[in-house]
Amino acid sequence: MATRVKDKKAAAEQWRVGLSDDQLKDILHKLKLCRYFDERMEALYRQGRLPGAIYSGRGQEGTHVGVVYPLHDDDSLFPTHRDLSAQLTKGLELRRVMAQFWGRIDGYTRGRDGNSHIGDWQGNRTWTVMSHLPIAYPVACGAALAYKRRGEPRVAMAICGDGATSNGRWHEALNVSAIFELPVVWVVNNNQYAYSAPNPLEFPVPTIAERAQAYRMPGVRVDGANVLDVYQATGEAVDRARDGGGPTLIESVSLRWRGHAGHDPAKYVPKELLEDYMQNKDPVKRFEELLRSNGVVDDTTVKELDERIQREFEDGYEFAQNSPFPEPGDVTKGLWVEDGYWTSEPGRGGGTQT
Ligand SMILES: Cc1ncc(C[n+]2csc(CCOP(=O)(O)OP(=O)(O)O)c2C)c(N)n1
Repeated sequence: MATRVKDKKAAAEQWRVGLSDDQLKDILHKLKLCRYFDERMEALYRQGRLPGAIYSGRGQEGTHVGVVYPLHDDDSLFPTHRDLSAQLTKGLELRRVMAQFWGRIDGYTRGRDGNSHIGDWQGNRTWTVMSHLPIAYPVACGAALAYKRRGEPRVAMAICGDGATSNGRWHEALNVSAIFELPVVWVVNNNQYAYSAPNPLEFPVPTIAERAQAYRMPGVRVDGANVLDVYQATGEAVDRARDGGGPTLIESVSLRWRGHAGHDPAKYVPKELLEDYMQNKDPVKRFEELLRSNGVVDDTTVKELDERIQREFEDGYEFAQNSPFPEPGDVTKGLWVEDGYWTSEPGRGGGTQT
């Protein structure tokens, strides 16, 4: 009898896929922070108060947070231009990200780049975003090969969009990783469009996940609107890679609410499709409702969380505005590794501390 009661309780708790209340609340914090950051940065951009470009990931937070959450601190992330939410989940500091956007010395590139080309390899193992799609894939292959050869129990994860899977480098990376059974997880963040080209014009098969068969690795397709599904599928892939089982391809499907960048109104996405996703498949709203219905959060805790996120953003904004611009004379610093420019802490007042 006691076992039956226990079994019933375990079954009722299955929805939480082994995560504690604190972890579930942490995931909600990350999802909401990413959404809030995306919305506020867009507003600042449209007001002409944020220079440069913005690459929204709105509507894709379930993928970004869900794939990164199973990684350990020492595992590495090789993101693409769209993945700021994934990078924040891996541990990039919001205030330094914001200093980056305003071209300040405390940004991750010390004022050399104005937006998404960010990474913090020494700090939290996020490789700097590179423009050439999907160049992060072969680099992740190299990292995974190094982990394997050194016998380190570490995993590399690379992310790219659906459009990038048409590039030869994507196929080379999958092929090599399968031949050498590398500890790597390949993530495709499928928003159903590569700029304006819909999936059926990008590849002849119905799904990206099934392409994994050609490389004899598991291919898993998950609903990007359900962060716990993404987390669970990716968690299994990460464990498999760490245990020597080789690579997995994860295809997480969602629909981005915004176009390629701030300048793109994305008129090519049918209105009804977009409305359906915004109303019925919002990963942030869905997860909040799940936690509410299971009594993990309530009105008070959600209000406190929203206020905390607002404070975090304001703090980041202040920090960025107060951070100095780099000294123009420092532009040649860091060209050679020997000068220690990138390994030192950002120097206040022009990067003089090298
Ligand atoms: C090799 C290469 N070709 C073209 C581009 C220009 N480009 C930047 S983003 C982008 C769209 C990529 O679509 P997708 O891979 O689906 O990612 P999404 O932007 O939708 O997240 C293109 C064509 C590039 N950066 N690199």
